[in-house]
Amino acid sequence: MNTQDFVNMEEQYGAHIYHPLDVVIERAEGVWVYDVDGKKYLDCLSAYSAVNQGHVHPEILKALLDQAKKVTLTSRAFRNDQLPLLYKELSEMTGYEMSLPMNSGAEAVEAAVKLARKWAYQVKKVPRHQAEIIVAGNNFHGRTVTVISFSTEPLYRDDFGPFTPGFVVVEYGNTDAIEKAITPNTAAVMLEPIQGEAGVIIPPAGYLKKVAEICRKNNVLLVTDEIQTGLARTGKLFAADHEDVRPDVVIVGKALSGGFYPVSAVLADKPILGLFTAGEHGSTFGGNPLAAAVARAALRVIREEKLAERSQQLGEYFLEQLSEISSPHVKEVRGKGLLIGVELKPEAMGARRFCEALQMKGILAKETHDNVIRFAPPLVIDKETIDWALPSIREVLNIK
Ligand code: IF1
Repeated sequence: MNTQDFVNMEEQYGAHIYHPLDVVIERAEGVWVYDVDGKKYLDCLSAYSAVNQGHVHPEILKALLDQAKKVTLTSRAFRNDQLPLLYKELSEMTGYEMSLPMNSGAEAVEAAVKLARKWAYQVKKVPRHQAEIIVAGNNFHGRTVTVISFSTEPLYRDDFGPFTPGFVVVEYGNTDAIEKAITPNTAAVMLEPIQGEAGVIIPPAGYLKKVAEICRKNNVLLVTDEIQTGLARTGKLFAADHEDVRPDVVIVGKALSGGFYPVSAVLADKPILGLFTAGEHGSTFGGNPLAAAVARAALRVIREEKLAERSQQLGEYFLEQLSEISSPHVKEVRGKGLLIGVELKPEAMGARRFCEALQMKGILAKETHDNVIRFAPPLVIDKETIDWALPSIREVLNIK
């Protein structure tokens, strides 16, 4: 079967929840992916930052295979020999005393919402079921009904109501808006340190630091969603580290798996995560030994290969080179580490056609929010590969 055969089959039998590029990938390694017609592409999306370590990283693959031959799922009715080690290694690496393992990012976000609410009722003494969580416009935190309840994107919300109450939406980047939105019932402020889906929106310098101060002053938890920005993507372990901010709760996912197996987690200290008692939350696969073994290896690779430093250095280089490209279509180039967005002018008629032109040149990138091309390659990319890609990117940014 060739590309078109696979495309036709997918269109016939699959729910059409995506509009993917017509590239059918059958193999991947490091920063490269290969399609069924034998073509090779540079992956500039990294599965939305779930493959920071590069595709099929041998060390994570070995951990997956070794564990899969032993035991994969015990349920949490019993214990296993991988989860305690993941807990300890996550704590040592991130500085948080405890963690709660889940599977998808949205599940971890849901767990964090429940945790913030529980903290509000048990610690802040907010009247039960009146807790409010402040979120930012243009946020993206997942696709469950509660999470889209606080989305501002009609595409993600329409036809999926009724919605979960208890969320207050304010303008991203505006600390006054947060201060004004806080009430005695506010449990938490939940933010992406950089808004990925919104188009790599970087808030004003000092924003997160000021939000943290406002939260502290008002006895409100600061919850950061680092599912996309975390685990070295922006040049630090967490994007919040760029402002020396230590949130009360941090949500991780994606690259915690190295792209091998869904695993996410909520990180916090004991006074917060210690509030959950047996039976209050759970998940069939949450904390399974296979996920734990994979996550341990994924974290080890991030440490041993110094992926945060790599992302910082190569991201600065990539951003500088992209910024020097003269193009009639580019409005702004912005980014942090290897999370970069090239925003196009409205008259460029959308980013999709540029992504399709990049595909023809062996580069896979994804448009986000219509007019931004996101460049987020695996953090194992090297300068030579960036230099290989730049002439093609320059050409594509100058198509008519
Ligand atoms: C899709 C977007 C990116 C996330 C942040 C939580 C989640 C995500 C900051 C939920 C997931 C993915 C989901 C995927 C496409 C992709 C995406 F375009 F949707 F928004 F990356 F920007 N917080 N993002 O980015 O994690 O439940 O998916 O594991 O839904 O189309 P998940």
